[in-house]
Amino acid sequence: MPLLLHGSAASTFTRSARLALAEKGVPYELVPANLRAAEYAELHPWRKMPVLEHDGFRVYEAAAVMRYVDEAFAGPALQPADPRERARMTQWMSAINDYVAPAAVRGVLIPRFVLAPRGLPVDDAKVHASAEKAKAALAVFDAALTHTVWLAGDRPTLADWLLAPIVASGAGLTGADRYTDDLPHLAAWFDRVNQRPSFAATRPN
Ligand SMILES: N[C@@H](CCC(=O)N[C@@H](CS)C(=O)NCC(=O)O)C(=O)O
Repeated sequence: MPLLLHGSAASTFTRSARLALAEKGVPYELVPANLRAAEYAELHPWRKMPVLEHDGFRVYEAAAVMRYVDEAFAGPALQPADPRERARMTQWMSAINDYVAPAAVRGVLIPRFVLAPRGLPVDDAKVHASAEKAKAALAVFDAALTHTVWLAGDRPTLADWLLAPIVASGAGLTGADRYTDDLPHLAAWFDRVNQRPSFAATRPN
């Protein structure tokens, strides 16, 4: 049975899982996630994406999916062996999930790119406040990237692949929604991200 990733090409967390698969060189099938279908709750009790299925094993939550991909398959290591670098990677992944994603993904990207196109109401002031929060969180990453090329050292790790889609999707925003402006070290890091074939291979249409 092929490896299945339930998700959507436009979803930042799905793209993070796809980046791990692409960096690892693991073939997979992207299955459109129908979050509202009754049976989707069996795949993910909180009805989110991505979900990975491999030979009867299922795992959800992007960070867990990415770790599984790195550890279950041959290919280049996506997590550092050095305990301090690995701790740094885990620190950044936790910070992305707790401080960046709630503001950037749920606070800005979903209202602007999911709710508004469906004609659902969007509170501009709330979106702008979320963008400011996201930018403040990303400023911490920007400062860290004055000292390192990638978030956890001199090679890209899962932390980079968790963050990159959130930064990429931010490029489509305008005005006070933008959370990636004036962060030069993050911009230089994103230039490096953009040069990876995995990033081109997972770019949403
Ligand atoms: N904590 C989850 C978050 C996943 C998540 O929020 N995915 C978004 C897409 S980027 C989603 O499924 N949104 C649909 C919804 O909230 O209804 C993870 O790390 O996988």
